[in-house]
Amino acid sequence: MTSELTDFIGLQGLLTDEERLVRQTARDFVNREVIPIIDSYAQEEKFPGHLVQTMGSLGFLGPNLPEEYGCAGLSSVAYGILMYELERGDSAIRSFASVQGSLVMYPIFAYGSAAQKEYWLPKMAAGEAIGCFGLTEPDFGSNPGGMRTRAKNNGDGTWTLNGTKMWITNGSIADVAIVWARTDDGVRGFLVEKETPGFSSRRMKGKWSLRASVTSELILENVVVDEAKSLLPDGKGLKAPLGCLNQARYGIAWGALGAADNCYQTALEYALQRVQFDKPIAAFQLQQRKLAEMVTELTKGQLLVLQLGRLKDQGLATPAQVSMAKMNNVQVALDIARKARPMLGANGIMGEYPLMRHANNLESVYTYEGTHDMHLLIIGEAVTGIAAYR
Ligand code: TGC
Ligand code: FAD
Repeated sequence: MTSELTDFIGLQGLLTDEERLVRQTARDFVNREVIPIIDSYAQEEKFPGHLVQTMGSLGFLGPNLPEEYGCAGLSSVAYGILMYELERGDSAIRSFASVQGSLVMYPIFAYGSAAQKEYWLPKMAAGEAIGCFGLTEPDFGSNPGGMRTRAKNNGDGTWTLNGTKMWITNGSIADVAIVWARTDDGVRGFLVEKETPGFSSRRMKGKWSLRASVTSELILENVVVDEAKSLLPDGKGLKAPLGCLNQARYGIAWGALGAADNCYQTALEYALQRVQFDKPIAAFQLQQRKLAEMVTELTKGQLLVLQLGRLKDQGLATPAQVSMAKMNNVQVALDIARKARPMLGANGIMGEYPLMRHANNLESVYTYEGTHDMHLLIIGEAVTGIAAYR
């Protein structure tokens, strides 16, 4: 396994010392703790839960949130490069970290009360509590504004929630779910702890993608929650959950390239070693073309997210720019994984090599956090001023 990032154009020279240190720490973690075990966990459809506390102790959970909550206070670029390295191991590991950091800790930080932040953020940063984010429903995926999950204000300091959420990462291992529900006052977010009566989860087995990630259905049947503990006071309307998606989509735009990097390096090393017709297959023009196209697209994707990260750190990144990066980089990663797989011939289908695992994982990444189509339409709206998705 090559020990360095694919860096054709001097990306590392554009990183700060802190960003390089984060990258190396994450890379060492992935080489030591993820790569040796991930194939068997994925084959057995198991999540490597034993890594959660280590990830917490290394500062990988909510890493761009402030230190006062036990987080690392990193730049957006450092956060992105961390996602890149985690997804080089497996999209399931990056998914876990994305959901915990961007979809659970971030909304608690951005929309929660002081007491909610003090209670949840340090535990979540340490990996001592796990969260999940329930927006999608069986009948409302790309169009979450149609959600049917309902929260009723009982007028006595409690709310009652009813509904079903589907495809929820970390759902059945979570200590707390952020459930987005329709109220008389628009969409609101609620923290629902796993033991709350009427709340249950069911793991969705049988995926051919993200097999090392837990995906679940959440069921809420007359779940009564305390307003002070549960309702996120400052997140009002659909823009509240959509605002969290900007954070997570940004991380995915970096992360997908990590999977692509792993596929590219695997194909390159194999092509240099595998001899057919008395030459390494890397000596044949057809194989070189694939490698040259892969490294070119990977490099363009790296520059896109680096610029986006710098904009984000200045508070200037727009949702449509995030959509462009998520859409482009996931497509690039999927193309690289698909191009790399046949370069290994029959070996390319084996779990000993990461290619089919990454390619299959990236099918989910292509769909979640806004499908490729939805991001095209968000960009289309940004450039024309016309929303073509409704
Ligand atoms: P629309 O009327 O356009 O917007 C409603 C309000 O929200 C604002 N807004 C945003 N705010 C912040 N960030 C964004 N990205 C935003 N997009 C829209 C908008 O300005 C408006 O604000 P206001 O003040 O006027 O109320 O809403 P719409 O219903 O027409 O839908 C817009 C659309 C289609 C872009 C949106 O619904 C969408 O993005 N759909 C895709 C759904 C999606 O991405 N779901 C992801 C679920 S979570 C997940 O997949 C986790 S995977 C986890 C893992 O394992 O990594
Ligand atoms: P649909 O919205 O039904 O779309 C089906 C097809 O129609 C897609 O190709 C789509 O692009 C296309 N389409 C839809 N609308 C339009 C339009 N207006 N114009 C053109 N084409 C359109 N959700 C969460 O809330 N939390 C999670 O943690 C989470 N984790 C996930 C984990 C995995 C492994 C997966 C696969 C999904 C997860 N999701 C999660 C759900 C994910 O966000 C949705 O699957 C996604 O938003 C798409 O919704 P859908 O599957 O219902 O597809």
